[in-house]
Amino acid sequence: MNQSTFAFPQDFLWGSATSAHQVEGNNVHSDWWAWEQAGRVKERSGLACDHYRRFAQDFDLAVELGHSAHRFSVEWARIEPEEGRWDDEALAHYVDVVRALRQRHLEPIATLHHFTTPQWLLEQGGWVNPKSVERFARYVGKVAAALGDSIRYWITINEPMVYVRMHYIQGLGPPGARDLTQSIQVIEHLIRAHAAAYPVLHSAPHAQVSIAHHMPAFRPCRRWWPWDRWVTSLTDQAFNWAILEALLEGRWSVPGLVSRRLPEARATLDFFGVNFYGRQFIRWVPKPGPWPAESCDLGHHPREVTERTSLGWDVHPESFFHVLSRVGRMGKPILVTENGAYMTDDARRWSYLRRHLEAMARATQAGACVIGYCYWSLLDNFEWADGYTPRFGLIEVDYATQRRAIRESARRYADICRTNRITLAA
Ligand code: IFM
Repeated sequence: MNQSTFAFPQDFLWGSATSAHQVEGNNVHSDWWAWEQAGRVKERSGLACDHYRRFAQDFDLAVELGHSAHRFSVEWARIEPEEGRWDDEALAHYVDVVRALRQRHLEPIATLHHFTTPQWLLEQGGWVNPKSVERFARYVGKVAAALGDSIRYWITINEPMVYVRMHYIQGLGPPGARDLTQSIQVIEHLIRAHAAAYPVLHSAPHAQVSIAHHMPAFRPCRRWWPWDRWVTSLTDQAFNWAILEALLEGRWSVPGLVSRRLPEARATLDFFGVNFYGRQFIRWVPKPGPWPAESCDLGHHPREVTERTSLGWDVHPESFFHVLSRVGRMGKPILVTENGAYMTDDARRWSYLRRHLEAMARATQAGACVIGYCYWSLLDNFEWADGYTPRFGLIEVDYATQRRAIRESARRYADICRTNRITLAA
């Protein structure tokens, strides 16, 4: 087979991602903690990976693996455990985290909201409450004052559309709602919160700001069924594109559902943070519910799904190429803020990772300006409603002893990080 070597651009950022609640442990003032204590999930996060205390050793491992960047999240519920009470020690902790990254030449990529919200805000209605916008901006101001000089890449909100789907449509996270009206309010407030944070973060001249946008390739379960095709294109617009249009053009629109001018959100993306996992197959459901579509369950996966992760998710690197190419045509740099898989067999994890890196290389060859890649995740971690069963980590964590073990896939990924090159089949 003919092969060629593709060299990624100089200064390409290679690394991995984590989020506070999933790795730090004891995030006691967050809504997710309260949700877990109330028995709403099968497993509680507890000490997680104890990363709050072990971050320096974990960053040493990232260096050993050839990384040059690390995406992490700052936990709002730690910084502001009660409304208006700011915890200086928690802020100082994140100053230490960023210093530890810089000392190791790991470019910090900081996320400000990754699925968890302070419990006090949830008690005030959470993101349904319009005051959430100003509360978020105030928190961002505190973080920017402490960290702004040392952070270039900011992610305001992680996966806003997944957040809304999981917490306000499917009821799988706090507040456990299943309500389309609330979902629309929450999306608007997340857009406004991002817009309010944008100038605050830009008080540091070098700041580059985005969201981490989960962009599945949506496909109809039954291609021959017009209602499935219709609901797929509606979901694609609502989930993937409407929010990007709002943050680029200041107009948020989903046909038949919402059309709103949000001028303050115009031109508030400096780059695109893209999270990609695979295709999602959906079908129209006639029963009343918050959204007229649902995922096909495993029994209904169409024939074109030939490969799945150990969570049953579709594996389709070609769709990663298409998503990157399409976003690339929108004219801004792309930072891949997440991509990864839970595979019980680590060789399959490496196969997934290698083929997605190849797809990214091809998208770059075809003109997309991709500036970095963060594998999800550095460590095995707490996977929300799925608890500790799924293991996405480059590094295996023994939760009983907190022992870390580097997986073979991580070593292979390290070769690509170090050489900045990948071999492509012609
Ligand atoms: O673990 C999550 C993360 O919190 C957000 N993006 C997807 C990951 C895997 O499900």
